Amino acid sequence: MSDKSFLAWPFFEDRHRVLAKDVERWSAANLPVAHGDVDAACRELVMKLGRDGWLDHSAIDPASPGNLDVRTLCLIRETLARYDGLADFAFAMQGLGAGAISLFGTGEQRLWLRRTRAGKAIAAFALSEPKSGSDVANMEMTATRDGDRYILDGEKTWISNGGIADFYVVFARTGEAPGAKGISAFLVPADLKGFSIAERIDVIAPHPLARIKFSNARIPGSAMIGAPGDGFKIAMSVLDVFRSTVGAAALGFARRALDESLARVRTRELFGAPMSELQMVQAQIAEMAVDVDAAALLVYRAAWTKDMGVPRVTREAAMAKLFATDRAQDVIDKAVQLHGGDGVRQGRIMERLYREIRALRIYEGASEVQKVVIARQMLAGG
Ligand code: COS
Repeated sequence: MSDKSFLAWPFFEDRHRVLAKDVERWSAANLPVAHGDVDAACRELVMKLGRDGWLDHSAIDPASPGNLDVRTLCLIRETLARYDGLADFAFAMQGLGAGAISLFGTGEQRLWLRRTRAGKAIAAFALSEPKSGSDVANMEMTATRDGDRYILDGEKTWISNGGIADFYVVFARTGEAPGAKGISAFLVPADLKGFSIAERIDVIAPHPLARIKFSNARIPGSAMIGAPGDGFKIAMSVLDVFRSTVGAAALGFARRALDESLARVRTRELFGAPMSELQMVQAQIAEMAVDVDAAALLVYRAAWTKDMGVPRVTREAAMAKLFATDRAQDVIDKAVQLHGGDGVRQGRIMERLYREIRALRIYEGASEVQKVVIARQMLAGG
C-alpha cells in the first residue's frame, strides 16, 4: 500500500481526497493492460478512461468552460503511473494534445473536446521538429497564408500519439516576426489531404510515437488557435499546465519503486536476517523516501499555485518537473539495486520502471531547459 499521508497536505481540498481514492480503486481494477500492441493498448486505454469519466478532467467542458484543475491532473497521473506507465501516457496525451484548445480554442474548435473527453477522439501535440526540439522559436515548418486558407509544409517529430491521433495541434511559422513571435497554432484533423506519417519511432518504453509530414496541406483560416503570431506563447502556456503533471507521473513511478523495495527488503533474507536490518539498505530506503516526499512537495506546490489562479507558474512547474524526474530516476535505480538480479529481469516491474522513467527527463522540456527557465526567472527577480 502506497503512502497516502501527502493527501492531508493543505494543497488539497476534500474533493481531491475523494478523487484520489476513486482513481486508486479504478486503477487497481483495470491496470495494467497488456502492452504487446501499443497502438491497440492506447486506443483501449483512451476508450476506457473516457468511458469511466477520467478524461473529463483532462480538457475543459465546452458546455460550461472553467479551468483545468492541475492538482486533479497530477493526482490522476501519479496514480496511473504507479500502476501502468502506458495508462498514464494515454491520459496525459489527451490533455496535452487538447491543451491549446482547452485554453485558447474558439467555440467551434472546442467541440473537439467533447470527443477527447469521451475517449472518442485521440489528441496529439506537435511542436518539436527534426532541427528544433528545445529551441522552439527556431522551428522551420511553415503555414503560408493563401486567401482564407493556410498551406502547411514541413515536418514534426517525436510526436506522441503520432499514427493513432484523430487530430494534431500543430505549431508552424506564419512569419509575423522572426523567432518566437512569428509562430501560430493550428488544429489539424488527421484525415487532412497532404498530411502523412513519415516514420513510426520505437523507444525503450514503447508508446505510439511518430515523425509526421505536411506537404501542401491546406486548412481553413478557422483552424488557427488564438491569433496569428501567438503560437509560441500558446505552446508555453500549455506546457505551464502540463509540465507539473510530468513531475507527477515521475512521482508515481518513484512511489511504485519505493513500495516494491519496501516489500522486498522486509521479506528477503540476507546474511541470516531480513535485508531491512542492514543499515546500508536503510540508508537507501531513507534517501528514496526523502526524494519522493520532496518531489511531491514541489509537484503539488506547482499544481496548487496554478489552481490558485496565478497566470504563469513557469518557475514552479519547471522546478517540479526537473526535480521529480531527476530524483525518480535515482529512486528507481536504487530500487533496481535492492532487487538484485530480479531488478533487471525482462518483464518484471523494476525493469519496466527503469525503462519508463528515462524519457521524462527529455520530453516536454529537457532537464537542461528547465534549468534555463528557472535561472532566467531567478535572475530577472521573478
Ligand atoms: N507563458 C506565456 N508566455 C511565455 C511563456 C509562458 N510560460 N514563456 C515565455 N513566454 C513569452 C515570453 O514572455 C516572450 O514574450 P515577450 O517577448 O512578449 O515577453 C516570448 O514568449 C519568448 O520567450 P523567450 O524569450 O523566453 O523565448 P526563448 O526562445 O528564449 O525560449 C525556451 C527558450 C528554452 C525556454 C523555450 O524554447 C522552451 O521552453 N523550450 C522547450 C520546449 C519544449 O518543452 N519542447 C518539448 C515539446 S513537447 S514534447
